[in-house]
Amino acid sequence: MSTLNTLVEALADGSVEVVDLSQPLSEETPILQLPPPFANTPGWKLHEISRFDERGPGWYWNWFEGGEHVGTHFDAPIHWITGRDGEDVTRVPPRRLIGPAVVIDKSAEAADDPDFLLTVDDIHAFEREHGPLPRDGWLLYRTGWDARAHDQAAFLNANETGPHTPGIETATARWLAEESPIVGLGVETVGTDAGIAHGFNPAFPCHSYMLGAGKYGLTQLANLAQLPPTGSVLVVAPLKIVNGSGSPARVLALVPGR
Ligand code: 23J
Ligand code: MN
Repeated sequence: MSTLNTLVEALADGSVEVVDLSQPLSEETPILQLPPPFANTPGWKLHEISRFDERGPGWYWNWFEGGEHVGTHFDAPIHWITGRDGEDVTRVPPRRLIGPAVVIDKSAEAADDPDFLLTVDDIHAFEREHGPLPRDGWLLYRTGWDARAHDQAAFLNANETGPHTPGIETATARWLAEESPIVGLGVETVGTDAGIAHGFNPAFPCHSYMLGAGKYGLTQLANLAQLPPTGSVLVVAPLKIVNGSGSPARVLALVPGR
C-alpha cells in the first residue's frame, strides 16, 4: 500500500489525529501594540455582504479587513529589513510549509517569569532527551500563553515598562537561524520575539536573525499542549497574498493517536 493510503487509513482509524493549532480570528483577537512612534496594525474585522435578506436572499457572505500579522499568522522573510530581498509569502516553497515539529515546554518557567527567555542550553538539554532538532522542521515553543489569548490585556501583559511576554534570547535567535537545521519557530505569544525584545541588540532578534536567514515565524499558536515533544507533522497554510509580508494562517498538526 502507498504511504498516502496508509496515512488516509491512519486518519480513518484514529491512529493519526489532527490537532488545530490556530486561534479563532475575530474582532476580539489580540493584536500587537508597538510603542510610539511606530505605526500599528489594525485588527481583524468582518463586514456582512448579505445574510438571506434583500441583499442576497439565498446566501450569507462577508468581506474582511485586517493586518497580515493578526492572530495565528506566518512571518515571511521579507517582513524584516534583514530579509528584505528574501521570499514574500507567495514565494515560500510549499514543500517548506509541511514538516516535522518538536515542542519545547517552558510553560512552568513562563508562569513564574513572564519575561522568561529560551536559551541555547535549554535547546541542547531538549536534544539530549529527545534527539536533534528536525531538519526543515519546526521548533514549537510552548509557554502556556495560549490560555490568555481570549483577553488582549492578559495576552500582551503590558505595564508602564512595556509588554512582558516570554521569548528567546538574542543568542538563541542567532543559533536557531544560523546553526540549527529548523525551518521556523512557532510560538503562542503575539510575536516570535519576547515582549521586552525591542530593547535587545539587535532589536527584535528573532525576527532579525530568523527572517534574515530565510527562515519563518509562526505566532499565536493554540493547543501545543496536545502535541508530543517529538513525532508530529505540521501543515502551515498562509494565504497566497501577492507581495505579502505574512498572513493569517491555518496551522494543523498530525499527531499519533490511540
Ligand atoms: C513589526 C514590528 C515588530 C514586531 C512585529 C511586527 C511582530 O511581532 C510580527 O507580527 O511580525 S515584534
Ligand atoms: Mn508577524
